[in-house]
Amino acid sequence: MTATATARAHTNIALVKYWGKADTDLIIPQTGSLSLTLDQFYTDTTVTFDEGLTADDVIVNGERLSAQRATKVHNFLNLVRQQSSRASFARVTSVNHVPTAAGLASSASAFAALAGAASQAAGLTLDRTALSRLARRGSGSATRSIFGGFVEWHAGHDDLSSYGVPLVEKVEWPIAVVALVLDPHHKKISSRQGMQSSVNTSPFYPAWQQIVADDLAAIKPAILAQDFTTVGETLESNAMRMHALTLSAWPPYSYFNGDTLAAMQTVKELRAAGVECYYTLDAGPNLKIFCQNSDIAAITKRFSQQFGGDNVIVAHPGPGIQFLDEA
Ligand code: 2P0
Repeated sequence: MTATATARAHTNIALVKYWGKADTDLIIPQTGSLSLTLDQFYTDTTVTFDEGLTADDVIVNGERLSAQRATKVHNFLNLVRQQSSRASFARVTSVNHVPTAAGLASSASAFAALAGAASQAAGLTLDRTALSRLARRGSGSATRSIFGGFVEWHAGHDDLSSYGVPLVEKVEWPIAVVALVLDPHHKKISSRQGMQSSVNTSPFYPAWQQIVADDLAAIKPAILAQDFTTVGETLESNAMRMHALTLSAWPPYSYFNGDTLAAMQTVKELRAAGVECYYTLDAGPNLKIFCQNSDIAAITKRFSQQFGGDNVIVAHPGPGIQFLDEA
């Protein structure tokens, strides 16, 4: 007997970052976080439970993963099997419309899509809160990718209380995120390793917990009021304070490269010239620039001159998880 389902999930960019776990097994974060789901970057995943299989079979972007590289997916499918009556192995076919592991958060869309497709193929009926909790077990940032628009992840304190909640799902605010692909290669220090190192060794970590609480308190009403300046200043300072946790860890590390610093300087120059925009970045060198739609042309022109037009991608607020009919 086979059972199959396909889901599409979009990635998200954190405006207030998740950087550290309180429980590494259940992926309960140390703090809350808040993101914007993006329309340009997404993952389509089909899961088929098949009694004829002798192991889980995982194919990503046309490439079959070795058992070792498929470990996270296999462990995630075990969770779904535990929660359902499905015992057989599964074939997982996933296509990422995201530059993988370049700090454009492919694990967020990947595990959100996998949670949707695997749970539906297994016959589970989960509401979006339960789906968000399930996606969290694959990757923390996937918790937020179940929902569209602006999404808060409530840290909670256990499996039941840690999940995403939409703040503004249908965004009617003319804003955009301009993503710069400054290095499309895999990152050397994974988010998982990096955040754990920050929790364990940065003396600034206690300050970070207070910063996140303050930033969430500032950014939520600013989003609701469409106060662009407050949202922009909050997200830029939050990103830099997260990255201060990497520089202050031991051994220290950084996700920045030379182009990252040059692009930050360009954002400052654009602002000085009256083009109001703000940057953020995750566990990779690629800057994402938060701006108003009316400034997209000026911003893309400037960065296309600096890094080439192919490396400048304009994204807008995107939707939550979708279940796709079989072709
Ligand atoms: C975020 N990042 O809030 C933060 C900001 C990167 C920088 O969530 O270990 O791949 O799978 O829970 O979700 C990336 O970390 O880490 C991330 P795990 P994840 O988007």
